[in-house]
Amino acid sequence: MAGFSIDLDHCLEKLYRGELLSEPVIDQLCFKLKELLVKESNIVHVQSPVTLVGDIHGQFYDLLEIFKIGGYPPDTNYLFLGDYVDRGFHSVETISLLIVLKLKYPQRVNLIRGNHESRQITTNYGFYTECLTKYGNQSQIWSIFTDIFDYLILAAIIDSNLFCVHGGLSPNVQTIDSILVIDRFKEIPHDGPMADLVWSDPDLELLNFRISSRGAGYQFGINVVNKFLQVNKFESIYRAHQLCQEGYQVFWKGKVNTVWSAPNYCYRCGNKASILEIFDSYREPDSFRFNVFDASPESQKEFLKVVNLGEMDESAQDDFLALPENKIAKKAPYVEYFM
Ligand SMILES: [Mn+2]
Repeated sequence: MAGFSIDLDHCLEKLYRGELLSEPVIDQLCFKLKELLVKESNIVHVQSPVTLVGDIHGQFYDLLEIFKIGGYPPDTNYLFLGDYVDRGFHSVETISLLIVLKLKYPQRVNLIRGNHESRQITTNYGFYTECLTKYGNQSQIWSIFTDIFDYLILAAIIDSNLFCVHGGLSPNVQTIDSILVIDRFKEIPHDGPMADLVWSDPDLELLNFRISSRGAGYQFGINVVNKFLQVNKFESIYRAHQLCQEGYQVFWKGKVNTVWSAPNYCYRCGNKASILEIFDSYREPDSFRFNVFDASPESQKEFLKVVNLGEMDESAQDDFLALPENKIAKKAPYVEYFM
């Protein structure tokens, strides 16, 4: 390839405005990002202060809200915990922005792989269709993006003390070394340590491991957590992957913590979201803060499109959209299953 000729600042301006980049530009950005990520270890070491972001799932306007609340890179260091795409309407904008931010500020932005950063999952949960809708049927853009997913890191360690991963622990991962030896440059396998890291969940009622009802990964209990923390000399585990009504969940007095960053998930769950601001890696009362937030006004509008518009004729849609926000039911009653 000829020399890298992309103006990252110009890309950032466009993306912050919610505009798409052209396919050739995305192609070049991804080529460049591969060169950067292939040099990163499976586990990246990060220093505090750093802000952790959980699942985003294509809720681009809520990602912009995160930067408004938590500060823009590079003024704030970010560690993203995965699940950037699928479900929401703006997976392309979301992953494009994160790619450019990683290229522009490689030391200050880190991207961990989630279970949705996968060819198989994105084929079924929205990202594939969104790529075709936005770039056309002949487009290779989905392949370009999903090739990048194979290069994302699997975990991060903050100040040698906090372990960060998308899903959780694995019976095949007792030490950090067993993560370092994984060949990560591939599609997420159906089982094994790499699958477990992106798929597993903590379970308060368990002591050890149990096969997960998700169909991949494990549920893990307190004994597993204690052993992992002790053997590797960590204080706690931070992960995402599970919807939390309050935006976060603390397990076992903070030994495991979930950060969830998609408010009103799928534009209908009515949940809060959070980012976790870590000022100092030791769990003193004022060394960290779950910064809780609600859906951005733009996301609320998209929610309105989802709830009822499919069933309305056009004039009814106009009337519906004209209603003041406070007159519209904000919560969907029931959501069947979350991946
Ligand atoms: Mn997930």
